Amino acid sequence: MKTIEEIANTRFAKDVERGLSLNPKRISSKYFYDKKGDEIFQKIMRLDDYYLTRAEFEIFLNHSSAIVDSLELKSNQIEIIELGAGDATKTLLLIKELSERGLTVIYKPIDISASVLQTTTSKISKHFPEVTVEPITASYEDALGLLQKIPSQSQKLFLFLGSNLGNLNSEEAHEFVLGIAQSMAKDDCFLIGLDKMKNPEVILRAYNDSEGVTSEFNLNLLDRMNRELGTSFDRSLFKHIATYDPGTGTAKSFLVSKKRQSVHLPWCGRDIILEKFESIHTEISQKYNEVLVEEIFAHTGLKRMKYFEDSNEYFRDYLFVKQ
Ligand code: AVJ
Repeated sequence: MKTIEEIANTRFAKDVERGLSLNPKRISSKYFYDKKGDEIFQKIMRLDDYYLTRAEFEIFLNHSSAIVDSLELKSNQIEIIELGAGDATKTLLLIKELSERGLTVIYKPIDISASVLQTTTSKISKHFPEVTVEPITASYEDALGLLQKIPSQSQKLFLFLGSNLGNLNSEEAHEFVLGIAQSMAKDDCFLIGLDKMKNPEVILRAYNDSEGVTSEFNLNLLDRMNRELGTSFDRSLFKHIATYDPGTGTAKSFLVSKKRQSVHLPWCGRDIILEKFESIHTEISQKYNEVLVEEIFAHTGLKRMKYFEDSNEYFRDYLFVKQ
């Protein structure tokens, strides 16, 4: 356990204090992913209601060969850099295709979780001993800085799957894509998985599943603050609420206070009041259409080549090439 001074100096404590002082209140979804949060997210990915992971897996299962063809590889060597690699289940299908074609593959998975990376690295090495795996433990933000420093002669494929971009608003998303584009050399490729706008009921079910796992995921943020910051949030006094605006394509998650309550933040000595039905905004999960994709990738120097879609037409992986 950290001392109160150590807690006060963490990014987490500073972000929580600031976020709970705003109106409306908010805390970044990046704080969902502690050990418990990682476990709950693994469960989410297997839910019937959470279609995203299955849809993108189907794309890789059916179109890995077409994806590799579209890369228009200039040599027999390729370097894959994956942001937020996680368990790399989908990437494994792509690596299989590349490897079967006799190409030399260097795989650099980047993830915030060292333990997840360890598992992923052993899994790849076991299935494909011929592939060089160089894991990098870092957050997305730090990863972008690191990417500039990775020297390489071979053509690169950047991967950002799972509609992870959706956690950023469109301005942040544009900045993020710009950062990736700046780390790319001419002919390098970028494959990005984006969830589509679709029947709002399908989307709402994905973020408010019938088994209550997404609610657990959201409420774990309160437990995490209690564990790491010494707060005493009572999770039974909050309700998980998911919304979707079919006009903008923005899904949002909130923790709504069931009654007027006060929460003490020990590291700064402040008491935060939550009125009855006041919310803490915890996540955005943006859904995309062509117009939005064009907007985000405009003026990045990336040229859109192709997209690959699942049979339900729920999800797309877009391929871009640096010019
Ligand atoms: C990992 C950001 C893609 O927004 O769909 C799943 C996280 N949140 N259920 C998403 C999440 C609630 C997920 N991403």
